[in-house]
Amino acid sequence: MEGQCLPSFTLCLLACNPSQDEPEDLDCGRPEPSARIMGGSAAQPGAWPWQVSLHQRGGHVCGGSLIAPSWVLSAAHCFVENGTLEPAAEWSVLLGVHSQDAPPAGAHARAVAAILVPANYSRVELGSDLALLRLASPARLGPAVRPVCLPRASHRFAHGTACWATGWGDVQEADPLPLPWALQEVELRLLGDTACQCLYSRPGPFNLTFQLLPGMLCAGYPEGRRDTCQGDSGGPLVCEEGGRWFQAGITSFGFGCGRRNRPGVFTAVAPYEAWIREQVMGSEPGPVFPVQHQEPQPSPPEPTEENCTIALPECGKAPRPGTWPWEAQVMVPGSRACHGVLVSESWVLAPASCFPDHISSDYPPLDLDAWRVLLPSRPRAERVARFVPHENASWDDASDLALLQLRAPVNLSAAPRPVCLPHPEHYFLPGSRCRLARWGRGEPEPGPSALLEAELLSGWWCHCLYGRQGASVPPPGDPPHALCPAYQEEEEADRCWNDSHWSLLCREAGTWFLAGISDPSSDCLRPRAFSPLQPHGPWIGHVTRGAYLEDQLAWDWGPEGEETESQACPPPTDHGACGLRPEPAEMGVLWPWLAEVHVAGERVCTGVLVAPGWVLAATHCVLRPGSTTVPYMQVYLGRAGASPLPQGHQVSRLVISIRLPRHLGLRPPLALLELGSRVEPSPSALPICLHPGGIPPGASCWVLGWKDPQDRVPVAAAVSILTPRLCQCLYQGTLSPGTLCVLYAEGQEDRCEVASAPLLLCQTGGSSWVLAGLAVRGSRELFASIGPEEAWISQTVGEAHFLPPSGSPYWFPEGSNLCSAEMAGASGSPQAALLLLLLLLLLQS
Ligand code: 4AZ
Repeated sequence: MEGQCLPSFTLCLLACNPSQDEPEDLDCGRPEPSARIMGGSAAQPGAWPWQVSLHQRGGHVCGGSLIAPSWVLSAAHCFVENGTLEPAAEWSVLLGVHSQDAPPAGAHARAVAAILVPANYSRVELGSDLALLRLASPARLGPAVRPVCLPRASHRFAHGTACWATGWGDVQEADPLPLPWALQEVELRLLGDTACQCLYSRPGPFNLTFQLLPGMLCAGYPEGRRDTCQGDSGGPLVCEEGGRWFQAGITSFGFGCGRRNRPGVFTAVAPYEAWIREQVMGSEPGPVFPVQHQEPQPSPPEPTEENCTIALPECGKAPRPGTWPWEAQVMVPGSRACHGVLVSESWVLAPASCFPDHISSDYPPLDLDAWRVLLPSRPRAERVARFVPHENASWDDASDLALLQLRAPVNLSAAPRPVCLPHPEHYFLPGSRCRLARWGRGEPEPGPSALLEAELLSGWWCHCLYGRQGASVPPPGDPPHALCPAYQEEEEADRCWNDSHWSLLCREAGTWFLAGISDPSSDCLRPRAFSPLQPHGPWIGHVTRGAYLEDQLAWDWGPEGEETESQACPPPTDHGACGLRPEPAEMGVLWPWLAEVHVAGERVCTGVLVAPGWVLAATHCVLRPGSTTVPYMQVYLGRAGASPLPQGHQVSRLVISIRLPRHLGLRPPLALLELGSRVEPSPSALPICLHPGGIPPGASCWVLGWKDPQDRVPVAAAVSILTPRLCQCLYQGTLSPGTLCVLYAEGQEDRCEVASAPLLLCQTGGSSWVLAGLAVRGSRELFASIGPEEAWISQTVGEAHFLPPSGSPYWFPEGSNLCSAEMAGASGSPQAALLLLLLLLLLQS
């Protein structure tokens, strides 16, 4: 029948053309009546019939939109790699698809005959990110395959308009759309250019900002959470006007997906009307640019740079530390409450070890009916719908985590409110203020220790105190291996909270993050290392699809941020790290192994921490000659002088025994003081390293002591250590074996007072600090060396930090006749002899 429209568009076009000069346009932008994107949901099949999937080597890569039977609009960046356009033959276009797993009957594929990209396209951030694909044969139009309408160049979509983006992209950063790969849709609001630029001008992670250019448009929300993501690129952003869907944008890029203040950036389609028309010229039927009724649209006034709305985090706000609005207690019949945290409207994170009977898949399916979760300010306990333990929970303490889904989401308000979680590249700044909070079942003692305040130590310190040998320190942006908060030592050090879990909450710009979790089985190292939460962000995000993963909120990385990249740790000994010196000094302690030994309330000697429970000191200082009683002695560590440190990172211990090596006849120069309890390593109290073979070659050495015994401000004087032979010559064989002689750098002789017996320290090639000796009674130049007492120290102390022997120690060749007659005759002061000797050496060389 003539003029009668058949229910097919193609046929309709041919049969119903009123046959004037121009062929009638193809219909567009109308899906069949009825009929990821992040934060979206599965679309109805056929709801977006212009959506196509672009495949390369058998897999979905990008989205696109059908704009005419033989033309698909997409993004240039899908096809350009390293400045080169990929061959059209590698691509195919899937049309009429909803679930990529099971294409419906109307679905079909087309080969690509040509890919056209604007000549000025180079990189997404520079704009013109669009491409046209000419199909090798026209698409079969039908209910599930229809073109979208294109806006004319003059058209302005009003900002604030609710539009829709569609695609098969990731549902979160690095989290692919799960089976059955159903097309996702998300409602996004168009943002004005000023508002968008304002959001992108605020520095985000790694200080990145971005300049919006003409031809780009933004859609999304300042608070993030709903967005396009990787794999959605090239797909359409469509807005309904006058009963038709117009394509306002092409998914182009953004910073991450669904992040706060980082809306999606799209290629605006309207400005490219001329370019599109030019490319498709002569192709019939071509794309359709219907006249839009509302043209030109009056837009609401745009916010200016000053008054644009930046979204603040919705997580991590606490009225005062300690009243945590995210505190969740999980109650399982028959066991004590387990402390966890609320991470979203519907999910609670807690240690998996609270639920030992449920971690393993060997157990029968869970009966969650009796489980309850208590949240602050909620009248009734919440019920639990799902329990998801971390897959490594049963064997890896750093993954001792489980997620519990509430049956009904809770309304977020002042309380309950979720805690923020760090993105994988989150970098907690050294010096951040943190708190140790309840975690799991362990019952921390009531009182202030339940709310320990802490300051985050630098990554270098933490890594070198706990890290593996030779492993380089992760730079900011790489997940750290451990987080170390410095806090005051607990009152009763020997308990060291052995069976308590703790969580580490750190504050950034007034917002609290769950930064790490402690592992109760770890020993008593102080500060305790926390397993960082950063590496678990993707798992938590994947399971919850709504936990508040936040970028870093504070940006001043300082010099540490730049330096750590090249830093490595000195090799630790069998008993862990030793001789690390914070630089620049954190917590005010420059020499964490320098101890004050207060003897009988009458004098103070220097001592040096050689193991957690042992201090080495000069016998002559701690035991006065002739005295037969053992004096009362107290050891202080972590003091930078007589005045206490601001944070009170000091430790004091009673000396419970004094040990002396067996020496025939002579009074041994070194004494080991046994402490009443161990001093766990920390930046303010860390053992020194010892070297079995004397002083390694190339070492730089210092005499370390106090300027005066009253204020006890540590001072160091640079010295060179003379060879034993030279030393013996100078003192004409009067020295006991193992005595070291030093030569002070010019003007350094008088730096430390001698009565307290200063220490002789050396450092090789920027690595750990090594104790070489302790001053001999009354001398500035002579030191009793540690080397000969290695066996005694190792046996007495057990955990002394002896470094492995390296190279041959510093020694003069045998046979060189340095003890010449002139020298031997130059009696008088050793200094005079030394000068003479140096002169001789100079003349000989
Ligand atoms: C991408 O990589 C991509 N959130 C697409 C869109 C966005 C980010 C990345 C916007 O294809």
